[in-house]
Amino acid sequence: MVFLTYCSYTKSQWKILTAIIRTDLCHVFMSKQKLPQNVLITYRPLHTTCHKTVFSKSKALKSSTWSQFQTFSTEAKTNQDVYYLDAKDKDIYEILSKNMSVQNDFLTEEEEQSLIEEVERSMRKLRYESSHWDNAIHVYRETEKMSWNEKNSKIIQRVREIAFDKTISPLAHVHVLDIAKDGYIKPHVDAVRFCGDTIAGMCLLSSCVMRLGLEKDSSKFGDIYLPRRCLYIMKGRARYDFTHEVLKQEESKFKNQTVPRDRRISVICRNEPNPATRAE
Ligand SMILES: O=C(O)CCC(=O)C(=O)O
Repeated sequence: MVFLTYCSYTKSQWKILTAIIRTDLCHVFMSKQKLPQNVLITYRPLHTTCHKTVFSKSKALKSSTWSQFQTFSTEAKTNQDVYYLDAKDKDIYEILSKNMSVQNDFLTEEEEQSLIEEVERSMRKLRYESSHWDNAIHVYRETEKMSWNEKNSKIIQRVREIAFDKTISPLAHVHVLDIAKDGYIKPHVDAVRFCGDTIAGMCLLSSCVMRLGLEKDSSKFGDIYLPRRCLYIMKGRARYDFTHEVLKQEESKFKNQTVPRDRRISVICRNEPNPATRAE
């Protein structure tokens, strides 16, 4: 199953659609060379909760329509050029390209602003701490939010629908982490007791580089470019076998290019732990 974001520049209100394409032909879409036949598309307009389904034949969709789809797959990618991933080791590249996905411009500027306003209200009394209780996070403040205004609830719902397997419930609280410009997150693996196999984070205010290092051999790692307003989904082996960290300002480089760091807020949805791992 492939998730796509369709951007329409027409005057219609359907500005951004999240589409779920049920087909194995994802690489055909990506290369845009040939239109797939008989594709079942379920899509949801941004500001509604209802899904619509269309069954299309290739002739019904012009190639220009398909070219407006930005691919976003939560499944294995066969394509060797995953633009947001940089890993020298071939096996690491393979694992991370299958288990870590990034959707650029998941949020519109307006949605980003709406989330910022609400989380800032929730954190207004919190001061930046220099170090986290387990020493993983530096110069930060954080909170957990259960309730959101109507507009932001829809965004959270959109993340949960895209990121989580329907059989596992999302955690009711959403983690909001605000790190200052000189803040950073050291390598760690999220506790398996408290959250499940998928971590989905929206990045507000600043782009950054997230490094995923093999827990058993930290010399093997991959860097992930997380642009402002993106959504990342870390799951399976990327979540369990790799540490993740957010690089500090001085080290914030992706493919040798500096990624300027500023204050960054992440809004992170997680799912329930698997009962088998909860017991560990
Ligand atoms: O800020 C992020 O996107 C990741 C946060 C993180 O590493 C954590 O909360 O465990």
